[in-house]
Amino acid sequence: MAAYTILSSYQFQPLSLLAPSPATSTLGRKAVPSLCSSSFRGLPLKLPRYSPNLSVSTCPRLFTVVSAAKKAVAVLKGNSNVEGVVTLTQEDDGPTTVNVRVTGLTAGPHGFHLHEFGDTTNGCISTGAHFNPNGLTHGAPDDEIRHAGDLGNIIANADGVAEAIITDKQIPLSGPNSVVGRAFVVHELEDDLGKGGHELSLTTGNAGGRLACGVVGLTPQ
Ligand SMILES: [Cu+2]
Ligand SMILES: [Zn+2]
Repeated sequence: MAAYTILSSYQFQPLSLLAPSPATSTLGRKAVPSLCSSSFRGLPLKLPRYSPNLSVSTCPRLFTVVSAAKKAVAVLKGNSNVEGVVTLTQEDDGPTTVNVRVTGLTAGPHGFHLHEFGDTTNGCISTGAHFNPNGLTHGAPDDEIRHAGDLGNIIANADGVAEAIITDKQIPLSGPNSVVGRAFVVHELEDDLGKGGHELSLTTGNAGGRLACGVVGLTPQ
């Protein structure tokens, strides 16, 4: 949020450059704290040399932008006909709402997770394991013991289309556990939510192969 605030403030600064008054300039110079002069050290080089009031306009007005919803998107693709789009929205520090639409599936449930890495160098395999910042075992979205990335199953209809709206508190779009830069994966099989008794139940939910995946990236507010 801080980075966004600074950038937003900066974007509006050129307006004040158009007609800076000498009086503002004098006041501004006195008021500029060390933060201002160090934050945008490179900026004056891009501006006209004849402007005498640069120090006023290069000081970002911090904390002036009211926080807004954070939004992100992931476009899912793989080696099959399965593809989809996942959008994520988070208001302040509230839960993240995930809107899912995946097509090309076989009818029925398919495991749907956030995996640790946004690396698709080697296809969906290189997205790693389920995002698991707390070091827990695999579970259902409602379980206390679960991976943060455990979002359960999405269910495809007879046309192979799965649509879902998921609300979850463990997949924020900012902070230390941010999922931006990680990847969604949709699986071949149903996620048994850790309760299938299979040797993979407590790590992957025994959800089988990875049909499609997509890296979460921020989108405009
Ligand atoms: Cu998965
Ligand atoms: Zn898991």
